Parts: sequence; C-alpha cells; structure tokens
Amino acid sequence: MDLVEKIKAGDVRSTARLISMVERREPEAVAVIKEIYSQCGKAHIIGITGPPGVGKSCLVSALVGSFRKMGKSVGVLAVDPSSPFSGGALLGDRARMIDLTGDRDVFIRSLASRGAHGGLSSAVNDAADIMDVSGKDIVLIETVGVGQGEIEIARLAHTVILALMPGYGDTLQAMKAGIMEIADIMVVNKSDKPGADQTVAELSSVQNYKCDVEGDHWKVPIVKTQALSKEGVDELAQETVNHYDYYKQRSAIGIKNRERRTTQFLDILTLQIRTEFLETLKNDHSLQKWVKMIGDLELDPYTASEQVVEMIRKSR
Ligand SMILES: Nc1nc2c(ncn2[C@@H]2O[C@H](COP(=O)(O)OP(=O)(O)OP(=O)(O)O)[C@@H](O)[C@H]2O)c(=O)[nH]1
Ligand SMILES: [Mg+2]
Repeated sequence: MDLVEKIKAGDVRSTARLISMVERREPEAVAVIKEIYSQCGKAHIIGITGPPGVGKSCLVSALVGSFRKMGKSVGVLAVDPSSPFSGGALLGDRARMIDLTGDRDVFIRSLASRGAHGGLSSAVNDAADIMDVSGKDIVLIETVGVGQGEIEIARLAHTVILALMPGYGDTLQAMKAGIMEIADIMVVNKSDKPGADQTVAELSSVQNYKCDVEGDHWKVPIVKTQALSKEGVDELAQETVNHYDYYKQRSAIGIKNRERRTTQFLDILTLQIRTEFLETLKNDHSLQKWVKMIGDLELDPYTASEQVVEMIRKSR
C-alpha cells in the first residue's frame, strides 16, 4: 500500500509521517495533498481559541472524551505556543493528554508555530485535511492567544469555540482583539472560580446586542465549564454538534468551506507569485533598473508597484 492508501485506511504512522512532511514543507507532501484533496470534507472541524492559560488544552482533552462517548473518532491539532513564557505549558498539555493516547480513534499532533510567513496556517490546513481523509469524524484545533494569526487559523474551522475564564480582563481583551465576532460558541471555563456568573452575564449582554437579529440567526451559546472535573463539557460538545447541524440544515457548510478554501488558495497563490516574481527579478534587467531607481530614491515603491500591476493588466 502506498502512503495515500495507508492514510485513507486510517494508519496512524503514515498519518503522522505525512503531517511531519507537511510541517517541514517537503515538496513530496504537496504531491500527496493533491492526491487526497478530493476526499476531504467529511470531518467537522472545530477550532478552540482564547487567551493563554484559560484551560483550552484541558478542555480539548475533556472534549475528546465527550466525543468518544458519542462514538466519534477525533483528531487533535495543538498549535504550539511560540512564546517562551508559555513554553512550559506544552509539556503539561502532553502529560494531560497522555491518558487518551491508548485509544486508536484518537490522534493527537502538535504543530510548531515557528516558521513564519503564512507557513503555519498552511501547515494547519494541510494537517486538518490529512486527519479528515484519515477518517476522523472531528478535528479539534487548539490555537494559543487571540492575535490576528490565531484568528486566521480559527477561521478555517466550521465551529469556533472562544474560551475565556472568570474575570473581566480577559473578556475585555478578547473584545478588543475582535475575536468575539468569530466565536460560534463561548465558554467560561474555570467556573469553579469566583465571578463565573458575572462573566457569563457580561458576555451575554455583548452577545444579545450582537445577535439581536430577528429570523434565522445562530444565537451564540455561552457554556460554563470546569475542564478538570469535566463539568459542562458534554454540553459544550453537544453545542458544537448543534452548531454543525444548524449550518448543515441550511446548506451553509458549503459557504464556510468555500471561505476557508478561498483564503487557503490566496495564501498559496500569493506565496507562489512572490517566489516567481523574485526569480524573474533576478534575471530581468528592466526590472533591476526599476529596483535601482527605487533604491536611488528616483522612484517611490508605490508608484513602481502600480506600474507593475498596470503592466500585468495590459499584458492580459
Ligand atoms: N480551577 C480550574 N483550573 C483549571 C480548569 N481548567 C484548567 N485549569 C488549569 O488551568 C491551567 C491552564 O490550563 P491549560 O489547559 O494548559 O490552558 P491553555 O489555555 O491550554 O493554556 P495555553 O495553551 O498556555 O494558552 C492548568 O493549570 C489547569 O490545571 C478549571 O476548570 N478549573
Ligand atoms: Mg494549551
């Protein structure tokens, strides 16, 4: 059996190998992705995001348990923290997840967030596709932080869970970063701590305002959880299923998928055009003249790019 066949049969080692190849951006990996692409689209992709330390990894572990009880197989992608401050958390995550690894229907992989320029979101896209084709019913993606990069990654999910914990600070931060808008479900984890109900109330006032639309709109549920004791986690799992069903019933999963694929396509295309252009720049004397003029302050880079775009337009 070749690699593609093995992955389709759900072989764990082959799946892990291909994800590593994707992470290292090996050209052979691209060839395999091309081959499996048409078989994507069966998995329900769930993103979980939120400020550091709110309990995302613990929630992921607990959610895996809830989904297994529903008879669903699960792939987990943990996007490693790049910050040296949270570097220690990863080991903790692995240790917490260890009790799940004996199960054949659970596959856990982390992806390092080093390797800049869009490399990560492209690796996450590919890894999610690989888990999908390997037969996982659910693909859970944990991203760290609430920055633009995390928002981009969360966007590839069908269902985005925003995890917060009691305390106004985190809530405010999340609102500022604009991440509230992408949340399909909000979680107040660590609800064993004081102030959980107040945080829920704060969030629901924001949500009511934002979702105060008549007719056919998904009302973002706010779920209280305690990831360590697993309280509320079955309910959270059920809400993700409800959200997916809601979109499916309205044939809106296709729209979500198209949005994801458009972004992915643009990322790949931009990178390819950039590479291609840099190659041309090296060999084309007229382009080098341009670069020289920009360097000598005879032409500004804005006018130069407008002229290049105009040139491309004319050549079409
Ligand atoms: N009291 C309480 N502590 C919790 C709960 N859930 C998680 N924790 C603790 O919160 C800490 C952080 O949990 P993680 O799951 O690593 O949090 P995270 O959001 O994944 O953290 P990063 O990946 O570093 O952003 C750990 O010490 C957990 O034991 C909870 O429901 N209640
Ligand atoms: Mg974590």
